[in-house]
Amino acid sequence: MSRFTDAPVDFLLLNFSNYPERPIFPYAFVQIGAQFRQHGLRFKAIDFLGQPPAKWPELLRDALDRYAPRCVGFHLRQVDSCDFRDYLAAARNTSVDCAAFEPVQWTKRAIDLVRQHTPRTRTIVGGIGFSFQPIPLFNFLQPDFGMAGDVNSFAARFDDILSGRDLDQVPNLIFTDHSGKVTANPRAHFAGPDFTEYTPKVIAELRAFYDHHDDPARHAPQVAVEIGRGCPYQCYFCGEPVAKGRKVSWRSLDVVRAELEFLISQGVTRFWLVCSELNPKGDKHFLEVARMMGELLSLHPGIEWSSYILPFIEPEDLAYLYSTNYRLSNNEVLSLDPENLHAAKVPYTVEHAKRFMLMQAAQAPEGQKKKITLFTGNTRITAATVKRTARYISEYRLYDAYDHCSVVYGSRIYGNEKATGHGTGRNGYAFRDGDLHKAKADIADPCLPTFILPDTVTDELTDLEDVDRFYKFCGDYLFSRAYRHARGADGFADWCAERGLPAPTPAQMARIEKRPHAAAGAEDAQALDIAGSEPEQQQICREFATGLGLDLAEDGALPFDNLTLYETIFERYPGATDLTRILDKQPEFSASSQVFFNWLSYRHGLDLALRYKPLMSAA
Ligand code: B12
Ligand code: SF4
Repeated sequence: MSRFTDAPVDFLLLNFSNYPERPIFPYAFVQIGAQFRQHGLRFKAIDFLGQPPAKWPELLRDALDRYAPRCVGFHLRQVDSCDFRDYLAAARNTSVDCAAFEPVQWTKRAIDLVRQHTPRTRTIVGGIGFSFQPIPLFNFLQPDFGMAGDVNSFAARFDDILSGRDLDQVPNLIFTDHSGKVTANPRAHFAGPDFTEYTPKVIAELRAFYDHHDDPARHAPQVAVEIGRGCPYQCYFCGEPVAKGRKVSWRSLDVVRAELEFLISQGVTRFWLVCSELNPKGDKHFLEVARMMGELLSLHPGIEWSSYILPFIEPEDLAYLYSTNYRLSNNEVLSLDPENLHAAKVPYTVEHAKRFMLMQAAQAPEGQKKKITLFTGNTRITAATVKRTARYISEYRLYDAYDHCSVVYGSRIYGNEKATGHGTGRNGYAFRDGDLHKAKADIADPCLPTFILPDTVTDELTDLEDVDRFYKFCGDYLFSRAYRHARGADGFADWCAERGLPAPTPAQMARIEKRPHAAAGAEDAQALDIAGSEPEQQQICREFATGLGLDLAEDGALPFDNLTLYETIFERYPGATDLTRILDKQPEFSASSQVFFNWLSYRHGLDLALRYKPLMSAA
């Protein structure tokens, strides 16, 4: 076969790890390309997102013939979706996208294909997904080289590496030595580039990528620009300090500004300013960044930006960020349990988290649904975490600040948790052959999405579906006001029928339906929805409230939130595990009171609370 080498390059970089659920033009293409240009080396990058595996041999053959690279690199940005809930959904067959996303296996297959076609071409793997667990991945993928961490030393020593010279002198390099032993050189972390990285050619490639994989009419591409590297903390679930270093180094803002101005001149309007966190504690650099973005905004109205932020930020600083068209993006607050935050080694306190959540709700753009995500299913929770979190949320009326709360559970593990002192937990699960299987957390297979779930929850519930329902319950009924939308009047009759409870009469249904609190989006969360203004209703309220031992307000309203309702019921009926047990103890209830009790139980999730009582009882 004739070799068609119209555009030979030194280094060809391929990506088989783009997550189809959220396609992005890999910033590594930009950064690595820029490093190679600095060293006068020719570079080409190709993303295989959306290419069917059956076409890979032909596409790879074409690329290798066309670019005749001296070395082929593989960018492993992430090893999977890293979210347990995706794999539970995939196991239920409700989502196939993440089940079909196998970047590690795909990269392995691509390395083998490259080797088959051009056996003498060297291969190397790198990327943050690789850098979290480099040795197991190196052993599995078997490239010629691996690079754990920044690319700098690879680009700087490219010729030496390809000719096998002084390999042990190249920071971050992993290779197999003459005796067949895998050697990982000491790690070094490099500051971000002191030169601009984007060129018109790169922007054309970026545009072509988004034109093909996204709908640019829906939203303009969000373009990554690095502002800093490294994180001084060590949250148990995060590998960034290992991959990017524990020392924070900020890239010169003059360079960043030049980069942004160039991108704006090319029509880019949305930016992701890349760093581990925008505001590592004690460092007010982010205000400089915001000032720069504010100045750019005044010159170029309409631009906007995002960057990850930690919850310790002053309200006025957050307001300032928002004034520069900052779009909030944060890694979820874990919980509002001091013990949990400490055990998980996150750098913020409950006070920070609480204040941040309040600010986030207050400053969220007008007219948008207020949503929050909490990581209260982290594996460092104790039996008391959910209750403590719910207690704070109730105390500060945070539940009323959010229309929706999604609770993340399970931690992606990488097999080195024991070694790093992070502990393992008993409940490991790996996704294999379309299903979740029990897995040992300390010997995680680097190729399989592997997670551990919190012992306190899994021990109590055992069934994964129930774990999922439990966290949905927390999000809907304890941490937000989503319950108001979750259980509307229309589902009430069916709910009663499923439980063999007396059906509401049409007159009772009509009353429930016309009650103002039943309306979606009702604002008064203090009063439980069962309260009402009509004398007859108040009479019913009083009757069952007295029966249940609930304190009523002057106007007949029940002036507290779901948590307080549950606690009151738990205390009064310590043995009750379902609603019938409570009703049995209320023989004096009128039929109407029974229906209202059922409505209250349905609407406010009392049936669920009783089911999950053991998980909410610890102080
Ligand atoms: C910003 C960000 C996002 C933004 C991206 C916005 C944008 N327009 O680019 C958003 C929010 C969209 C996002 C989405 C996702 N992200 Co993200 N993201 C990040 C973050 C903070 C920065 C990413 C980045 O651009 N870094 C800069 C690049 C250039 O760094 P790099 O890839 O490491 O590359 C350097 C070196 O590794 C090396 N290198 C890279 N490749 C290669 C190859 C070779 C051969 C060599 C020699 C060297 C080399 O050179 C580069 C320069 O030094 C990182 C954490 C971090 N600090 O990096 C998480 C991170 C990468 N994301 C992560 C995840 C899980 C995701 C999602 C899968 C989440 C999800 N379920 O949707 C998606 C995937 C999106 C996709 N299609 O790929 C995880 C990956 C964890 C893992 N072990 O796999 C990380 C590490 C966060 C974390 N702490 O867990 N993300
Ligand atoms: S502060 Fe952020 S980047 Fe740093 S270790 Fe924790 S989660 Fe990771």
